[in-house]
Amino acid sequence: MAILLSTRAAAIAEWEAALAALDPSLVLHRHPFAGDPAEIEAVVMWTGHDLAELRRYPKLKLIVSMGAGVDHLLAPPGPPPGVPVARLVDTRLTQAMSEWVLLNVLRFHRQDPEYRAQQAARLWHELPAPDTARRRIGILGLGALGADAAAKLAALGFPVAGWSRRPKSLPGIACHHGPEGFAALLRTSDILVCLLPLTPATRGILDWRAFSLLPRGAFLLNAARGGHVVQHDLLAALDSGHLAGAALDVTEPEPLPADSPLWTHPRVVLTPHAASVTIPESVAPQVVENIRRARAGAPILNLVDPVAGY
Ligand code: NDP
Ligand code: OXD
Repeated sequence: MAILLSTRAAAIAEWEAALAALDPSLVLHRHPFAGDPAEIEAVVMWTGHDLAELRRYPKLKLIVSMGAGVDHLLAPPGPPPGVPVARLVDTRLTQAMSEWVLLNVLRFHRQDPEYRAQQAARLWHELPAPDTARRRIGILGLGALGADAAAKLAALGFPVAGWSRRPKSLPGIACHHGPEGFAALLRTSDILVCLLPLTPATRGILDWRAFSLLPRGAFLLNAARGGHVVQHDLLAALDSGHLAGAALDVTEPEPLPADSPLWTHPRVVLTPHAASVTIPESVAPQVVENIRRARAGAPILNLVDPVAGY
C-alpha cells in the first residue's frame, strides 16, 4: 500500500524526506501516479490537485491537507464520500502565524507606515505616543491560530476580543460567538485580525457592511484566505479613509495579478501567503500517526468536519 504526495515540485522532496525519516517502510509516490490506483491508501496534498482525480483510488482511507486550511479540499466536488480529511495543527505553524500577527499589529500600532513616509521625506517629527491599553484588537477565529495570537497580544497589554462559531472561554480574552457576536466584536476593534477558515459561512464576510461597523481609522489584518475579503469594498474603505491600513498575506486569486491596485496602494502591506509556511519535518509525526490510525481504523487526529467546512 502507498501514499500519494501532491504539492509544488519545489516542496515534494522535503515531504518525502520528512515522512521517510519517520517511517522508512512507507511507500511514497509523487502525483501524477501512473501505477495501479488500488495501491493508494492515503493522499497528502496541497492546492492545485483536481479533487475529481481522488475518486480513482478505490482503497483510499485518508486525505491529509498539507496546511491548516482545507478549503482547497472541500470545494466542489469535494473529497470522495466517506474518506476522512485531516488538517494540520502544529506548534511551528502556530508560532509563525502569531509572529506575523504581532509584526503587523505592532507595525500599525507604532505608526510605522507614517514614520517610513516621514523618513522618505527626511522629516524628523514625533507623532503622538500610541497607548497599548487603549488599542482594542479583535480576532475573527479563535482556533489553533487565533487563540495563540490572542494570548500573545493580551500578554503585550492590548485589550483583546475574539469571535468563534461556538461559545468559548479563553483567559483574558473577551469572547463573542455566532452571528450576533460579530457586530459586537467589530464595533470594538481598532485592529481586526482575520484567522477564520474559508467556508460558505465566512466567504465574503469582510465586506462594506463589516467595514462600516469598525471604528473609523481601524486597521485590517488578513492572513486567513483572500476569499474572506470583498476586495472592491476593502479598496473603497481604504480610499475613503474609513480604514487606515491593511496587512494582507492572502488574496483571491493568488498570486495577486500584476495589475491589482493592492500592489501599490499606500495603505496596504502585502506578503505572498508566507505568514506561516508548513515545515514538513515539524508536521510529519502527525501525518505518519494519522496514516497508522487510518490503517487501524482508529480515530483520526485533527479531523475536519465536512459539514462545518473546517
Ligand atoms: P481552526 O479550525 O483551529 O479555527 C477556526 C476558528 O474559526 C474557530 O475558532 C472557529 O470557531 C472559527 N469559525 C469557523 N467558522 C466560523 C463562523 N462561521 N463564525 C464564527 N467563527 C467561525 O483553524 P486554524 O486556527 O488552525 O486556521 C485558521 C485559518 O488560517 C485556516 O483555515 C487557513 O485558512 C488560515 N491559514 C493561513 C496561513 C497563512 O500562511 N496565511 C497558514 C495557516 C492557516 P469554533 O472555535 O467555534 O470552531
Ligand atoms: C495553511 C496555509 O492553510 O498555508 O496552512 O494557508
